[in-house]
Amino acid sequence: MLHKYVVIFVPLLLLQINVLANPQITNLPGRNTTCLNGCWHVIVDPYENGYYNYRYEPSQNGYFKDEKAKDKSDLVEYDFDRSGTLQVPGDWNSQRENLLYYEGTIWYKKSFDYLTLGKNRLFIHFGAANYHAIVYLNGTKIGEHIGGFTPFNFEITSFVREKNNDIIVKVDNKRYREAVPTVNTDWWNYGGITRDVFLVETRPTFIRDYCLQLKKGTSDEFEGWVQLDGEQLQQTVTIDIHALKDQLELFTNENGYAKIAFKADLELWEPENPKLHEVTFSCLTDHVSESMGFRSVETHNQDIIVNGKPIFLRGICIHEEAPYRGGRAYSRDDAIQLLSWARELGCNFVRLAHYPHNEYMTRLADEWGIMVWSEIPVYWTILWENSDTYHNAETQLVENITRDKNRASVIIWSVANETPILESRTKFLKNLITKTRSMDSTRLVSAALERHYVDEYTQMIDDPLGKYLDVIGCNEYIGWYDNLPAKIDHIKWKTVYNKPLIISEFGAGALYGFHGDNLTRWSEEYQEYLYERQVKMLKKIDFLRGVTPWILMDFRSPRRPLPNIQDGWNRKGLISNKGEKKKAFFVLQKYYGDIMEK
Ligand code: GCB
Repeated sequence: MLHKYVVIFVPLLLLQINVLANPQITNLPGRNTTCLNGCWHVIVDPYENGYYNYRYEPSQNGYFKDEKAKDKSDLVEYDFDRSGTLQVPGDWNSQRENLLYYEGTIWYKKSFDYLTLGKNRLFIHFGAANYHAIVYLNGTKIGEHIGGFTPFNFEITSFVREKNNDIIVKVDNKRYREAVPTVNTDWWNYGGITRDVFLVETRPTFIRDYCLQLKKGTSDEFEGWVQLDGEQLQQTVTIDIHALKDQLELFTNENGYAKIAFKADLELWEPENPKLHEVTFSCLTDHVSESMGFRSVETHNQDIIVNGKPIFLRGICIHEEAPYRGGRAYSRDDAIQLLSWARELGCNFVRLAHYPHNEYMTRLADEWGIMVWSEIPVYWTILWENSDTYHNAETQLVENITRDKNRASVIIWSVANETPILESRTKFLKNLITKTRSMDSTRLVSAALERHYVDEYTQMIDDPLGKYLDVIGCNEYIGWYDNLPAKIDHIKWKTVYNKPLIISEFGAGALYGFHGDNLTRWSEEYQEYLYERQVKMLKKIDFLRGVTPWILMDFRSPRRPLPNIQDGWNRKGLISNKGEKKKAFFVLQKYYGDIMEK
């Protein structure tokens, strides 16, 4: 009994702690920040010796105390400053060969001075750390966060000193059955502080967050809200959209909140003309600016409609994996490389699988007019009946929407990928959908579902979750996991939903440079042939409104051990991890080129 209690208790504790993070400060590029990226000292701690004592109780005197031996007799068994370093941002697995498979704790330390805070406030902001981060400043715990792909920040105003501050972060990427994602995925569990770290200095009362977008179904009615943080919560807030003559004034309530609603004729954001407007929010004590685009998106029967025009989403799936260098992608340069390839393919849409990608991606997508499907790692079979698992998933969803709600490029929030048809799953996802809509009434909601055969050649889409979605996503691997490519020619598609369909995955593995005939697994020719058959089939699905094949580039996965072919990589990329284009790339490029010409 006791054993069972312990096993259940520890993970539950881990899952409930997100509440300790302060509300997210958004639009970091628009703030007064100091970057803490670079070399951080690290201690690899597989037994969590720096956290637990020998009775396996949290220690009062762990590594976060950053002790130094004071004299020659003193016993201190660690020393950050004499330990090695890792680059932040960056996963640890790809930085040291002996950490490639490491799953556990690594302690990070960075020192900094902060001389001129005055009456202002200071926060530490992490773009992401996978998976569980506990943050200490000068020996005091300031907060913790669960979830590997969303930002979090803590206020450190009352802990920071002018000189010699030490930030210590315990990052643990162990997998848990009850976590999100769960233990079983088809991607590498890259650990570490994987995104930028910034100090954010704000005025005592500042504009923490805001939302501004077109009201659903309109092209000139704007709505949103603004949220102040601090003591002077009731203030006049001015919104200045530089393209408009008049400014808008609002008055925030006792909670620092005000709703926005106004009419204006503004040039819209369109994929072919991604117009961004400079918008400034100001109040007596603060101001913040951001480039924002405005567009409408809705569905009508089986159509997806952007700014009043039906569109077809020419997409591709992307993992957050760095081209050439390998490991997690984390920079604007990485985003430029990945989205340049998508553009070269002829894409106007990307599916950022299977978790929120770094913010450079969605910001660049805004600039380049690439529409985005944004997803949380509710992947395969998580624990549908566990309320902490639900809380964890919902928190990641909220953090993702909070970060990216002002990105015009994001048109779809996806709540899940390839989940089993169970009552408990449908209830879980329905709750996530309700939460999504309560935070954002304008974007479309989707999920990547599965399909099944109703006879030898007929594919049916009837997952009960479809009822709650705006757009049906469907993954299929006909010709790869399901028969050989020749079968694709005979397939017919049916749906019970009068809604648009996106084929959110199809694909085949191919090793770049490996050749054979079109029935030779792993050859470029097999993959090319499968893409040709798939394209032919897709053209015949009359309710199809978008495609995101699997996947832009090969990516690391421990599920893929086949020697000399996979060697730890999922080879379904159209481009190898070294940037070499496989033959199928050009099949998809031609398909998209033909659609554009029509
Ligand atoms: C899928 C998953 C994706 C996998 C892919 C594959 O259905 O959604 O995460 O990587 O298949 O390659 O098998």
